[in-house]
Amino acid sequence: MTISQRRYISELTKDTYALILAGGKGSRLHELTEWRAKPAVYFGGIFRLIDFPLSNCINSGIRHVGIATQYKSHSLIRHVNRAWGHFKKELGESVEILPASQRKGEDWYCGTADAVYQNIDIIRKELPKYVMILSGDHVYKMDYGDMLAKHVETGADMTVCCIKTSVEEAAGSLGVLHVDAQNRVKGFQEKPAIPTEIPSEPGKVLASMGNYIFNREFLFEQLKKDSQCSHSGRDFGHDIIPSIIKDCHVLAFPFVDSDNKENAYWRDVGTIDSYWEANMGLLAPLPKLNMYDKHWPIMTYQEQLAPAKFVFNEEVRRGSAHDSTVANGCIVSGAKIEHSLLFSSVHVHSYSVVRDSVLLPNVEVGKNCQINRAIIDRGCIIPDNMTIGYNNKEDSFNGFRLSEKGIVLVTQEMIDALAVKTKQE
Ligand code: ADQ
Ligand code: ADP
Repeated sequence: MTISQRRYISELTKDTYALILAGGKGSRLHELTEWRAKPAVYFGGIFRLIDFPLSNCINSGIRHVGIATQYKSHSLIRHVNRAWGHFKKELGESVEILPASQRKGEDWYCGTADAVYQNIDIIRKELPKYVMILSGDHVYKMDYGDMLAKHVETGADMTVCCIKTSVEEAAGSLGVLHVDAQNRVKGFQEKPAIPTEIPSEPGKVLASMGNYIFNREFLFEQLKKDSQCSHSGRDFGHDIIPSIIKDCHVLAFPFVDSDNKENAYWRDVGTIDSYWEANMGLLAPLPKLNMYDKHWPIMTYQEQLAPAKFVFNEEVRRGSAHDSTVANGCIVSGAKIEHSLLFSSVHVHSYSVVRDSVLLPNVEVGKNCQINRAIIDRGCIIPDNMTIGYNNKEDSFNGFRLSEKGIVLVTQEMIDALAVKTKQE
């Protein structure tokens, strides 16, 4: 890329307001989203999901960002304030939380399009030429500047970011696009049961990532029209996109790796299994998602804590971790951690073994526990001698949640309920 092109892109990013949609329920993550919104779910040893789109905005040069929140937003708001609250309006940058507050009538945010519609006046005040709508709960590193440049160069009214994926992955869960040779969108199905394949690539579909760029006034016109339509669900995927593809210029922007033109890394960690798999993927010797990339840092909030400590116990000859990430504040004493992620302030006691698992902050694993293929929720205290993830029947009997692929999710409520049950027996 030439210097002038780069400058051209930085002009565009400066003229862009990004609105991150962070109000969804994320119910397929079960207890992980019982108390927190999906964008606030922990990921990758120190992050929350929302850190990914937010870091992408800042790294791309988009410095005006709004975050629309609704369900269970307490932990999300607290995290955003701590991690992203230092951006200063005076310096031409802002990360602002926009909670649903019945700003257009009696209703809370009724859908993704309504979440934007209720904030039109706030966006307008920033006077952006372009508005970028982003999902708050996907894991990927993307330079939004490339997409913006394509949007402007082609004179599109709206651009949809997309990725090639399998029919199985898209069926019932992703929006599917049909495009012409110029990547102009000619058809769109929102989460079809049987998606239409790419004609030249059987088994593959072009799926929407739920990230869009709009020219500002075009967006406002569509939202206004949609708000007057009595049968609309106020949703970008169901209502807005299908209503404009015939008469307007809607462009598809494939998100590919600039080196090999293959699909770039993108994960929608919507289920217990995909959440566990995406976390485990980070433990590969060379993971597809590089969290150590100084040129595209993922920023977050981390408490000031003492460094992780490993205490070798002579008796059991244990006290180490391998193929694992261990955050600050952790103490692994006389225990073995294999291929696992330990978030901050996790304490694992002697004789225990943790394998292929994700332990969220402040978990305490007692003595002589065996944990395998599990996700242990924040603050969980696992009593001594407990075995998790080795016997499906036993895990179900203990009241733990088992995923389709046999991953075990454990929360403190489940441990408390088990203690009551054991006492009664
Ligand atoms: P989904 O992700 O299933 O599909 P949705 O549940 O509407 O769509 O969530 C999109 C984003 O908006 C999420 O970040 C969510 O948190 C947020 N959101 C949902 N309801 C909200 C509300 N009332 N207020 C504020 N925020 C809200 C979308 C597209 C598909 C595409 C997938 C990719 O519709 O076409 O394939 O994203 O994951
Ligand atoms: P175990 O892990 O064997 O069940 P402990 O919980 O007492 O036993 O921890 C064992 C070791 O972990 C201690 O001997 C100490 O080295 C280290 N440790 C525990 N707590 C702390 C702490 N607050 N600061 C530093 N080291 C600690």
